[in-house]
Amino acid sequence: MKKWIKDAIIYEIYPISFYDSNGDGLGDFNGITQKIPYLVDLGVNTVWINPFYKSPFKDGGYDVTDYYAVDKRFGSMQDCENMLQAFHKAGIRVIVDLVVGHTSDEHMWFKKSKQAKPDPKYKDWYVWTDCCFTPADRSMKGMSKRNGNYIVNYYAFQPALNYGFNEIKKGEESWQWHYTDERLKPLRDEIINIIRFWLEKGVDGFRVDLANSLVKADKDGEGVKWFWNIVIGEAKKINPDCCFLAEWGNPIKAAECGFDLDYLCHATQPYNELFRSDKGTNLTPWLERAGHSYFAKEGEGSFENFLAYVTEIFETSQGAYSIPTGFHDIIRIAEKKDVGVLKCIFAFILTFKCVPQIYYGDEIGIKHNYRVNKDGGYVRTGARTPMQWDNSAHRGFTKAKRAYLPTETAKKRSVENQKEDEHSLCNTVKSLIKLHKEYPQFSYEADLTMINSGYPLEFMRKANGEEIYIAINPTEKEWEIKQNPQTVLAQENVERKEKTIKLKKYGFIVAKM
Ligand SMILES: [Ca+2]
Repeated sequence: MKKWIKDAIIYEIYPISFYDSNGDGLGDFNGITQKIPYLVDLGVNTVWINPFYKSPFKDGGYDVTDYYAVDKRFGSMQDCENMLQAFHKAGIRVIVDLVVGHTSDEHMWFKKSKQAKPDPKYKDWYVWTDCCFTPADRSMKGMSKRNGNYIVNYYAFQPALNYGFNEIKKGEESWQWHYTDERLKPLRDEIINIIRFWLEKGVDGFRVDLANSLVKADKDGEGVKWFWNIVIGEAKKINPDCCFLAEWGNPIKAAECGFDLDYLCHATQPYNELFRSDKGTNLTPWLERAGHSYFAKEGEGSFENFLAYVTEIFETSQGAYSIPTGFHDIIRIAEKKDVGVLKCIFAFILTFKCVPQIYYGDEIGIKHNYRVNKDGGYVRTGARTPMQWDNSAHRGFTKAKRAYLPTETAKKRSVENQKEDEHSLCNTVKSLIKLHKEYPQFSYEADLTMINSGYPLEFMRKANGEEIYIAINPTEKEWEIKQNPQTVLAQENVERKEKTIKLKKYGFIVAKM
């Protein structure tokens, strides 16, 4: 079966910040539903919606207390189902988050597991040492009446669910169980139930949080491979068309585990070298260690590591990968970049051999807001501020006096302001998406031939014997190229002379040969 996700143009929605339909200051399901016409007009065909399950939101909903319920801040289950139906009616597929590496410490399972006399059903659903004086990495001590410490994945309130260990420490066999241990099966069955529940509600796929780290001490990844092949295999028995998107940053490994797609993230250094190696563009200075991004006006970055990375995927793996403009865990892409560079980035992800992934608001160039911290986001909260629809208060996100999160401050950035200007970022993205869908040369499966991986970037995409030439200059320098393509499909900041193309500052061209 052909995987639809390989032809997806994914748009990520952070639901608290997309659109508030009832004036309480918080984005909600009905708000998303009301904005579907905007997404249809933009041209995306798949959305990924961040967690909306019942949660205390100490980590943006990545701390679930009930996988079978929606949080009331977003509306009712009926509202959620209406949203899913409306997306499908509009021809847009929906991916939802599967956050099963850990639960919130307020989840009923954990409450029953941490009792002095644990409920037998949930006793082993978390990773507990058998005595509170047993040393263990990343473990919380003295937090419960149960005699033991529990392992956490991230924050203190995120106890790891128990999927077993790959390498078991000598002397710790009583609590470090092998990942194939039959005693772990009830939890695995529960995860399959959660997947079944949401597939029956109509979702088309799952973005899997912490996909690579469920099994502990799993250096070679054999544990997660075993686990996901079972779980994804079961999901595909329920709906053969459903797809799984990994949060991993290793598409080759992810494909071996059964994932259909893996997105590059700040754990992927070749991705950082494309967009996020200049000071102030990534989450930590360490991630910016390359010093220069390839897509930056100075033109001092390198495309080579990224090219080697994806070439290995193309040559050795059935796996596919997507390139996100941004996501909820990282600094906004527009930070430290001119609109011209942003247009080049969109021209790249919408023509290169990849699945393009757009973070809401990046299509209008929303900047990072460093002054906010909510729901355990810390600096990440700055990338989660409301979508900017028009020029009214709160940029049209809410009619409430106070929005849950403030918008970014620039007055001029809104969908409305960019609508009339055909050269606006939003309209450029829209026309590139249209092109992407119109020509089979831009599908993931079409051939890629690199012409120049220095500056400017030049490559060819080929399908059905027809070639399309792409050249992108993400720098402020000028370049002259000896190429004479026949029909221009898109261009910006380009001067054509006889048999040559001059790519001016931030120039790009997409043309038939
Ligand atoms: Ca609301």
